[in-house]
This record gives sequence, structure tokens and C-alpha cells, in this order.
Amino acid sequence: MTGTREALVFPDGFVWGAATAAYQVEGAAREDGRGPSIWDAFSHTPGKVAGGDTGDVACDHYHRYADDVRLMSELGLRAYRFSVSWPRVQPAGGGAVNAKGLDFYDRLVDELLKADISPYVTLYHWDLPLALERRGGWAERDTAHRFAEYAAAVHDRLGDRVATWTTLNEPWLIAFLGYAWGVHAPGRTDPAAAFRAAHHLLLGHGLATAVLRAAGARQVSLTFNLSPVEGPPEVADLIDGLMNRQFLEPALRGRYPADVLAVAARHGGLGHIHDGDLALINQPIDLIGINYYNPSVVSPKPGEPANPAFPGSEGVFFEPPSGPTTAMGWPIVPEGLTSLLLRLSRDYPETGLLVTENGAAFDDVVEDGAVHDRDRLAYLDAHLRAAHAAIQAGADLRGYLVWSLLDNFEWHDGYRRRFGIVHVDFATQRRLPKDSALWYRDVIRRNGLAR
Ligand code: IFM
Repeated sequence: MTGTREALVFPDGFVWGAATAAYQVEGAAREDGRGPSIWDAFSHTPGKVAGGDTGDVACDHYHRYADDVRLMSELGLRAYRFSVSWPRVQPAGGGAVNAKGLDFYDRLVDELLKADISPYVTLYHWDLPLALERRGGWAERDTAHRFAEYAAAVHDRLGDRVATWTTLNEPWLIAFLGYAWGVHAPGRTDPAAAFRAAHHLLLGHGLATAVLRAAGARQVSLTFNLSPVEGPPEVADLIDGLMNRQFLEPALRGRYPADVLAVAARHGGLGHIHDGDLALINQPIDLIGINYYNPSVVSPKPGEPANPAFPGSEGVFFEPPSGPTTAMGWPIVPEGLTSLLLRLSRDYPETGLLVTENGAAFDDVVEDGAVHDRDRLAYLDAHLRAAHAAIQAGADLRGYLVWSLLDNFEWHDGYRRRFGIVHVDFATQRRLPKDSALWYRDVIRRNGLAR
């Protein structure tokens, strides 16, 4: 791991926080009128999630949120990014709003504000109401309209206290892991549906952004999972297009990259992109949300079949990591964050940047009432140094939200992968701040890194 390890100070007002997502932490899957989501159906299907784990109980954040906010306060967090569960708010995916579902977020927001922690709300972090999937899910255009309707209902209840709104978390993953590869809910393996889903997610983002703006939302953002792609341009550009530019360019520039359109055209055609859609999608946003974990390295390899997450990638080989990795097997490359932030500043200089997720899973061990997670601490330290280097070079980075506050339900990996800076004993629900959490508390206190 690199880094010069001198003391570093971040800009005044830099936002320090942590993130979670509804299905990964809340539990209470059948309480207070919550309807089923695609992740309930997927996790309850044998063989889909490691260990047969589900989000039924997760971290029980639904009941323990006040204790969790107290913990955040002890750690000095200034912001908490959480997502709202759509099926809690609209159990049938549209129409009637379940007041009890919104009550939970009302209580959570009040508790955060009492502790002087800013709520950062994400409207969609993957838990689509099952009723909408039965009508075609994101592959169906109507879902984008239903999403805008849901955004209005949530803003209506929380908009007086929540300043920063994120429409979607990681549209590439939703579309291509959920509809093309099928390792995420809803588990479909239809590349044409994935391209349609990608477009309808973007449309939903645009429609919801317009609704949020009209209702007076102060800051609106969209969170992308962005991966710098390294390798010869003849292969790296294609993967960069599918993963990064397919979403950045419509949202921020109102156009699809030609190379992405060419691939989509070969997978079901472009009939789902209607005249005027790109103008609807391209609403001004205040912040680009960045979830950074690792870069990808590709090389040309004739005869290589398409990677299931990248339809159209025949002949592209994804190189295995050559250096240190996390427990996910993801390479640890902090410099990738610097180059990503600088690229976004260069390409979209008018929009502020916020790291909405960065962090790492490691195989933590509880020893004498402590978790000495040196690897995670080193990972976070190195990535903060990389973020600081980007700021020094001119990037308008406004804050950093670690993924994650708590160990939680890591999608198809279940509970076996721990990303939290706070350890959760899932048998007792006991929380235990790891060394990385105590270190992060000091980082926040001094608004930077010690020598
Ligand atoms: O846990 C996920 C999160 O829900 C979305 N971004 C990546 C994280 C780690 O895989």
C-alpha cells in the first residue's frame, strides 16, 4: 500500500460520515405494513445467497436506530447516509402510501438531527417492491414513473428536514448484476432487459430529480459505482463505456456514448429510448456520488466469451488482481480514487463530488473485546490520502462517507463479508467499534490524518 503518511488536513466543512442501506441493515422485513421486495424473494430462494442468509433481521436497525445514532454520535460522525425502503413506503409499489413505513424514517431523521448528524437520504438502494418486478421491474418504462411518484411521497414527509437527496445507488449494478448476470435480485439473465433497465433507471433518476427540485430539495445527487478501467484502449474503452460512461454521460451531459449505443443496439435494439428522454434524464444535479472500491484491468484475448456483467465484451479478458486484495478478492488500489476524482473534475467541472461509499471487507476477529482491523484501517488511511491528493490537485470533493457503519447483509455474500467499522455480533446484535472506527473518530476530530 502506498502513501507518504504525513499529516494532512481536509478543507473546512468537509463532510465526514458513514453509509448503510435499508435492506442491508434494517431487518423488520414484515413489520408495520412493509411489502415484499425483490431482495426478499431473491434471498429466500435457495442457492442465491451464501449460507442461505436473508435480510429478515439483518442488524435490526429498524428497532435499534436510536442506539445506532448514539454510536454515530460517539464516533463524531457529521453525516449518515441511509436508504429508504420503497416497499415500506409503497408496499404494492405504487398508489397508497404506508404512513407507518414513513414514520420510521421520520423518527430516524429526528434522532439524527438531535445528535447534530446530517441525514443523507438515498431513495433507491436495490429493494424494488416485488409487485413492480412482477410488472416487468426496471426493464419496464412504467417503473421510472412509479419511482418519481415514490420520491415525491418520501420528500413530502422528510423534505422539511433532509437537505441532500440521492436518487439511485449504483445503476450499473442494478441493471447488469440484476438483469444480465443474475447474481443480484431479481436474478434475470437477459442482456436486452439489462440495457432497458439501465435506461429506465436513468429516466427514473431524471423524473425523480425534477420532482425533488419542484418540491424544494436543496441538494440532489446520483451515486455511481465507478471503476477506472486500465488496459489497451481497444478493450478498456468498451468496459469504461458500459460501466461508467453509460450512466455519467446521459445524467450529466444528456447523451449516450456512441460505443454504448452500438452494444445496446445489438442486444434488443434501442426502441426503449424515446425522443425527449435524454432531456428528462439530464437534470442539473449538485453532487456526483462516487462509490469507489477498485479499478479493473482488461486485455484483449481472442475467443474470450463475454463477461456476463458486460454484454458485448467478447474478446475482453478481465485480469486477476496482481497485488493485495480485500476479503472480497478486490484489488487495493488507492491511487485509482485520485485518478477517478480528477477525471470527474475534468469532465464535469460544474458538479461537486462526494465519496458516498469507500471501504473494505476483511476477515475480522474479536479478541478480548476488540477488533484490531489493521488492514481496514490501512485501507481507509490510504484512500483518504488518495482523496486528499485529488483535492490538492483541484478536485471539488466535499465529503467522504465510509462503507459501512455496521457489518451487514452483503447481498449474495450474506453476512460472511464484513465491511463495517463497527462489528455486529448477529446472534446478540451487540455492536463493537473496531479499531478503524476509533481511528476514524480521531480523523474526524482533527479534520484530517495524523502523521
Ligand atoms: O454493500 C455494497 C453496497 O450496498 C453498494 N456498494 C458496494 C458495497 C460493497 O459491496
